[in-house]
Amino acid sequence: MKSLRRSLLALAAGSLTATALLVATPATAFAQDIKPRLIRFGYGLNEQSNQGRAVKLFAEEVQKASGGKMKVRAIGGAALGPDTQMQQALIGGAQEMMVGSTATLVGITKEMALWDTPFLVNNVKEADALLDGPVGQKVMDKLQEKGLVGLVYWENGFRNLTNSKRPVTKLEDMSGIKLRVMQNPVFLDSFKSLGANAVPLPFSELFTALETNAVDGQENPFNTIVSSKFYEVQKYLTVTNHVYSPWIVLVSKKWWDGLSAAEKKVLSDAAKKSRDFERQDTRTEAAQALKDLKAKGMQINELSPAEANRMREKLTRVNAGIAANVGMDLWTDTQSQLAQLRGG
Ligand code: TF8
Repeated sequence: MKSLRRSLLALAAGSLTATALLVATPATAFAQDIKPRLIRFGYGLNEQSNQGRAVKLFAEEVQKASGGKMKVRAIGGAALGPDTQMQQALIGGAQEMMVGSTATLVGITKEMALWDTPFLVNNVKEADALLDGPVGQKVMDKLQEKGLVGLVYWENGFRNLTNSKRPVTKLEDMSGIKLRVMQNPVFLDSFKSLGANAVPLPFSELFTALETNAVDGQENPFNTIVSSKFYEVQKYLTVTNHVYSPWIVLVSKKWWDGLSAAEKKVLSDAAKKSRDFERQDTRTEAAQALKDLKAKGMQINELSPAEANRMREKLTRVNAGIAANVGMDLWTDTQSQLAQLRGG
């Protein structure tokens, strides 16, 4: 600061006119507005996952855009704790950033349950439009009063069912399967209504629970079944696409409020870049994943249209409850945007 002022004075004393000095001020002010910052960025999957790759890209973008002043320390594998623990650390200001499932946020912001609605969107185009549009923004903004700032949604993806007991080809096959679900009431209800014995567990405990047969099955996008090596402990995969799960990039509001506009812009811009990269990367990987999982020895089946419909009917019974919880305004906004997207 001092030496900068001295060199500016030296310049002014030299050939620079007062006008030139004034013109130079905004750029200097911007540079001074970015301070050395250490950002602890936690996430639950491993470095080799789509989540890990996108956090890495985010870190690189922040480093570049801040001239090396803002450093993101990426901490994967739930080393800072499962999603719910990291959320609390962000709220308290003990950790700066994280990415995790929107589903684990429902206890903090009830509107997040909108994204748990079974079969809400039919494809990723609808998902992107809804998440990046006014509905997604409205839900994201609700986090602020709880001490969190949401920057962007990433793609976790359409979820599919795996288990170690039997191929699930009809509704009745779900009966009695001990199924790990996320710590989220909609998922718990949904899978109970299918007849499964649903058990909420943090993601960080899932592999071991499957390996030790504490649970028989789980549901996640193909990408995660590959990157978390669930194929090593799960024989059967049923393509259900029962819900599209987003991830959300979060910042501690306590910490965010102390940042300059320039620093906030560095983070927001990098977050948008990471979103675009992550969605592309996830989609490319997902397109390849079924082949990979087959090669790893998983037995894969699709549901017949009739059975898919029976499950869909059971699952969408939770919709009325979700609508009531997130609020009718938000629910009808969502439905009308979807109708518009579908040309209705
Ligand atoms: C789950 C989610 C996970 C996320 C991740 C750890 O099954 O799908 O992908 O929570 O951020 O828990």
